[in-house]
Amino acid sequence: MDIIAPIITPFRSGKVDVETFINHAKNIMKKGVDALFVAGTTGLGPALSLEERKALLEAASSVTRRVIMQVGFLNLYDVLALVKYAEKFDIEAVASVPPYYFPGLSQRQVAKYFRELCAATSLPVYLYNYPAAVGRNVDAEMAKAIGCLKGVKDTNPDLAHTLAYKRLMPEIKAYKGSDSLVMAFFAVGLDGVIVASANYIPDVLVKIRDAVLRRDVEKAKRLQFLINEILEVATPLGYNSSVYELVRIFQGYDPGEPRPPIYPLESEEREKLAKAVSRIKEALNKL
Ligand code: FW2
Repeated sequence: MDIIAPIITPFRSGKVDVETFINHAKNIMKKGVDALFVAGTTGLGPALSLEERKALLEAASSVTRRVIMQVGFLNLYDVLALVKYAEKFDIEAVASVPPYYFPGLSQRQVAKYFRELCAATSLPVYLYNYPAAVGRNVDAEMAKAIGCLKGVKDTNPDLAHTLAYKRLMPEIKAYKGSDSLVMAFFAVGLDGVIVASANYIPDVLVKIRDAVLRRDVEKAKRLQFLINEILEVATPLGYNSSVYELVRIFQGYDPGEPRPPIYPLESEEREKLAKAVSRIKEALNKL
């Protein structure tokens, strides 16, 4: 069961800071992250240009071959250009959100999009299903009907929804993306988690996985609850922005800033987060 980081994209004065990205990737992989999900939601993928995503792909590939590259854009031409570029690297897979924003697409058109992606590459193609963000759900039945998907990253609190992919397509990889339920995803034997907290507390996720494998449910639960306490403070401040600050707090370095409209936290918000998290940090260190 893998711990996969939807890695943040560090910006400085509006530009992607590739060096910080590489250093961050190396650090979290040293601490137990198994693979990188690049240009996902936490990586602010939809806010990145084609050229920026190419640079991140190259940077991630210089750190590990275990890269899943999120290639969804609002137009197919950029998608295919990035997929073609990804072919140059020995990476694990490309993933895409379904076509988004436009509510008028038919199921046939959405399926056609994924089939075109599969036809364009010899790399495995994964579905990144995130209905709350994308406004469209590609459930297990539809994913199966598409016929060429090799994996799914399901971001959706409904565990049964994710298990259905595994039931209908036992051969594909199924990952889940909700920080508040990591222990449950390990307990039901999914292929792993792709969660933002892998950016700031990869070691805690490793401990949860170890505890679940040892069947130490109590310990897994105590660790999980501490993550959930972090989420309770961070979410109202803007979780995407807070992740940068949480990296600073837990990993002790400057990970750059997000890109507006994902605004960096303001100083009072940073103080509030740091204060609330210091007690949680102590409790995590004791476990
Ligand atoms: C990503 C993920 C994880 C998210 C989830 C929601 O790309 O950020 O879907 O943690 O914030 O895969």
